[in-house]
Amino acid sequence: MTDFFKGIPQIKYEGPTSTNEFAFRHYNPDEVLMGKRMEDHLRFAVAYWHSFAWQGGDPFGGQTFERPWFGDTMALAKMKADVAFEMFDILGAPFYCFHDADVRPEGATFAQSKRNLEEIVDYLGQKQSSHKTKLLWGTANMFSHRRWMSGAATNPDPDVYAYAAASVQAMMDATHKLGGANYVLWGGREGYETLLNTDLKSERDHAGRFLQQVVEYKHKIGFKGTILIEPKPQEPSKHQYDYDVATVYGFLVQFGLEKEVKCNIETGHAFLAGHSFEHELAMAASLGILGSIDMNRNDLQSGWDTDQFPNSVPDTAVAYYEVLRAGGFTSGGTNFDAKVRRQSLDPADLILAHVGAMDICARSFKAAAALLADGSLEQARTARYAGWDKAEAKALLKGSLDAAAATVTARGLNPEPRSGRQERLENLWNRFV
Ligand code: XUL
Ligand code: CO
Repeated sequence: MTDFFKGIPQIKYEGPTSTNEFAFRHYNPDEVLMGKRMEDHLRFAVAYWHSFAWQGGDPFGGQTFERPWFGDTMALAKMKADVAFEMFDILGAPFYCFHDADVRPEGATFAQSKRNLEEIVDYLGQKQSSHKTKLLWGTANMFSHRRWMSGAATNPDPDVYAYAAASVQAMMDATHKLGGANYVLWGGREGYETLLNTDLKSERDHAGRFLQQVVEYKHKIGFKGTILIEPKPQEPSKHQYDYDVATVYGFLVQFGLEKEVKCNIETGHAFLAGHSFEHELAMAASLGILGSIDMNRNDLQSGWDTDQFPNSVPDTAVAYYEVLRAGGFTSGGTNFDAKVRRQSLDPADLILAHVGAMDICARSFKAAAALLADGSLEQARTARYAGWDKAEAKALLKGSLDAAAATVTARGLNPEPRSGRQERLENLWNRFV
């Protein structure tokens, strides 16, 4: 036991009227909704990088946090893991997620980095066997170190492609060993800074081949988790190839991977792409590639990907409505890709940020589940498209433009527009949130 969270109790559900800061008001893991425990619906995960590796820097200033595990030794990496699992226990978090670089010190050579990773993975494995928290997903950090500055799989230098392949292989092995439910690829540097020095075709071809190799390796080692691409339009690169869900789908189809790979969709990334979070979720669901979510929010004034904890029930409820409409999570879950602000120095800030976010998600999820159970919204949606159930409508899709034109003449069609009822549906929504 470390004493980092000394004096902080295990967080329990106390109900909406509780005034205890260290309690859940809405997240009751054992409450059954739609035939499933809330914990099993929401599948919350803590992001190792934000809570334990990030030092509090921003573009104008460096480290603000002083954590006893900061430093580059294996002993400190183990202390970090001890504290992480203490936090998972306090929260009752069922899952966590990490990058290779979050958990192990970088070695002088690739082989040393890999040995460090393997040693820590064994340590994390021991922790997992004596705690309830499991791995939602693992990923390789191929964006922080200077070797990745011009990309990983899309780097003009083939040696970097090789290094990226070796890094992903090592992290897929680690994820597999720890029983991870998914493996994520986020390509922060897979894009360009300027088209003046970029061979777009070759970079995208290399990214496609790389992803095929990842899928081939998954099958070779018998990893049963889902491979997930996390779309983001830009930041850090000026343009990233995995711009949004629809772009990723086109990319997957181009490389024959649309049945193999799904998306990990992040709130702030959707916003940067000019979409709402629910748009990205609905798009992924409609394409059959909704995998998992990175839950957070951006500061809408700064325009940056600020990775704040979610704080709005109406916004979060529409997102979970799309997840529920799609049938809920299978291997995916709700990863808090969110960090406390750099002024939030106290250990309690870390805990309470997650407590608040888990409560926001639980309230939102309950609202979404109630609206889905009510059925009015889905009935209205179905009614709007009911014309397509008729035989003559189905014939339109089977036939040609000629046949459609003949129908217009033969039936004397002169369609009368019908209300889209948006405000009425918004009023309906507002009865539930
Ligand atoms: C960056 C981001 C990453 C990925 C994992 O914006 O979201 O933390 O989730 O690499
Ligand atoms: Co993310």
